[in-house]
Amino acid sequence: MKALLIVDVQNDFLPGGALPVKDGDLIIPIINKLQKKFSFIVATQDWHPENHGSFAANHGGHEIGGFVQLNGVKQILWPVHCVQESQGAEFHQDLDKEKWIRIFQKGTNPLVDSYSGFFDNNKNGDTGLSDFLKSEGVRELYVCGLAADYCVKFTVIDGIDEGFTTYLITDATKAVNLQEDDFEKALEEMEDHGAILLDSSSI
Ligand code: VGL
Ligand code: ZN
Repeated sequence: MKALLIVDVQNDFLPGGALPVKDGDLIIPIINKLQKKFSFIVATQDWHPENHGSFAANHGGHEIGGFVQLNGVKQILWPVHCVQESQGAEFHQDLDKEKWIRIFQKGTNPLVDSYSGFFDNNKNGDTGLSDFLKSEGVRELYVCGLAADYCVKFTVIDGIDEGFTTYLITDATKAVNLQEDDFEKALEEMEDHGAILLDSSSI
């Protein structure tokens, strides 16, 4: 069975949010249209406590975009975003949610970031997504959402490593693009890892 996995389409990652992805809102109608083609849909939600170690504000003197060592792992510093229970952590109001079977929250441990919807960046924490999909008989994963160069990329890579045939829907994702070519690089990395890239029109 195939599943649609919608990654982090939350207010803070959309124009006007704390960590906005340029034109991120343009993928919402595409994702809503895609949802009509799937009976099995799950979503991920970046869901940080206020004291999360990925926030520059929690490392006095360090700037956004700078790096720290977080629990022995190199961590890029982000603006405060997707704080639990905040409006910025909510899914965009125009995104259809009626058919979602389950939401998997990530980034809840203040000591480690979690880009992938499956595991924390140090691979210790497990959201339960993989076991859930497997127990429901899912074999093919179609991934879309934000951001292509972070959470989408790491979700796709873990999906492949977990044994799912993993598709990236290239017109239903956008990159936050800290560097100008991050989108192209992310696509290449995913493809090199075994992802199948396709356009929503071919689904
Ligand atoms: C994300 C940076 C920090 C994402 C989440 O959803 O791509 N990026 N937290
Ligand atoms: Zn985050």
